[in-house]
Amino acid sequence: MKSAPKSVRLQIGLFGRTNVGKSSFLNYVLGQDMSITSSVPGTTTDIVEKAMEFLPVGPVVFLDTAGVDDVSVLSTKRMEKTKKIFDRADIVLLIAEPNLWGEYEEDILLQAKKRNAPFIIIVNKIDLISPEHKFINLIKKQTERFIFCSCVDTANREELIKSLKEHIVAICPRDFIKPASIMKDIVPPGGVAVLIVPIDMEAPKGRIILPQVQAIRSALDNDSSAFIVKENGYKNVLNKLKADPDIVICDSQVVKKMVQDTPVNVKCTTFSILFAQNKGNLEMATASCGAIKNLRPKDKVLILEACSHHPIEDDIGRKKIPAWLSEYVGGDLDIDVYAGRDYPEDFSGYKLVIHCGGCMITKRETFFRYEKAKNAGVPITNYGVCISFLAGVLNRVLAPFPSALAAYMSDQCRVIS
Ligand SMILES: Nc1nc2c(ncn2[C@@H]2O[C@H](COP(=O)(O)OP(=O)(O)OP(=O)(O)O)[C@@H](O)[C@H]2O)c(=O)[nH]1
Ligand SMILES: [Mg+2]
Repeated sequence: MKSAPKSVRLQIGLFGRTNVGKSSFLNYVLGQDMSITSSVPGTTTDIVEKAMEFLPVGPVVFLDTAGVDDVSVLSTKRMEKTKKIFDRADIVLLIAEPNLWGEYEEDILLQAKKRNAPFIIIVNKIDLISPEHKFINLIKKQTERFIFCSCVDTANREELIKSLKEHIVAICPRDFIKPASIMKDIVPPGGVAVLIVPIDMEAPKGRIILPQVQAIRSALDNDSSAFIVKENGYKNVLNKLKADPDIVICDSQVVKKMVQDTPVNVKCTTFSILFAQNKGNLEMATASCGAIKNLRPKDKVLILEACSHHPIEDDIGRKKIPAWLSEYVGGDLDIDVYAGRDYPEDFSGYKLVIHCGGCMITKRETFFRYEKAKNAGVPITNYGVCISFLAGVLNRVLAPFPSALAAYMSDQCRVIS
């Protein structure tokens, strides 16, 4: 893979009223016509995404949205999409016109502040409208991070981009500049990790999936090594190694077999658990396992899958997990499955949410999905934790992460009492 996956890119959202020049600003920065522009308000309807290397910031995705004051027939649907971009944006660019400041601009800043997203104000169209003193002072009061510009000003384009980059670098989340190492705490420098990677129908053609690639890269970054093996070759690799590996990591779907084949003194986990730990939601996912125990036939369960791959016959989210859950519960559940960036506005009414590992979405976006469940009072877990729980091996695969294991144990005690 030559280009960075979207899930590790800095997400920069462009927000503002219709017709202020959000799409023009994006095109101006990119130096190409990416997003359609016109003098008709409401030109951008769906989210326009543009990934690029924005050096020295690094890999970014610009997200152009529909105007927040859109009043067309489809405005509600558009606003829902824009709202989701607020959950996704690591940085908010508020595009405004000179001397026009009101409830829409205030609300964009409020949405950014509510989510702890840093923002930059771009005052566009200064070739057409001259900003009044009062307006300039108002902008300065909001933030020191602002730019006054015009998208028809080709002479100053380089200067403007430089200043935009400086602002972005200054407010960029630490996580983006120095991401937490995935393998750091579980395999020491010089150590050995064994990665069990099933090559099944769901494996992409000629490649392996993103979490596996990222785990290999992280092992190398930590000066450790990784042995990659399919589940049927695992025992052979263990026999060939002169010493026990420091960690064994497998795909959740083969977790039961992996645990059976792993000596009790060897630490083991799943990719799903490792990445939930890295994304910061493992404790919440394990503390929700009691909700699986409490499920009864016909209960409503929401399954959320962040990527929108075409489901195969034996799909994990649509077929396997529902079947394993029904078997455990002793009857069919009422399961809704949502894929991609689409999910219900309201989570209440569900007894449990089960999210995929979220390797295709950012930490921030995953966080807000977990928050949504939390705010609705609905327990949320993930595919890998749920599968390991149903396989009866969750304590074992949580052992490398003591606080998540403790969260799981205390939840189980609560369920028993
Ligand atoms: N003179 C001038 N015209 C601009 C400038 N920026 C945008 N425009 C024009 O303003 C109109 C609206 O621009 P868009 O980029 O489509 O605005 P938008 O905010 O994306 O609008 P929606 O997609 O409808 O929400 C277009 O006709 C642009 O050519 C600018 O800095 N100066
Ligand atoms: Mg537009």
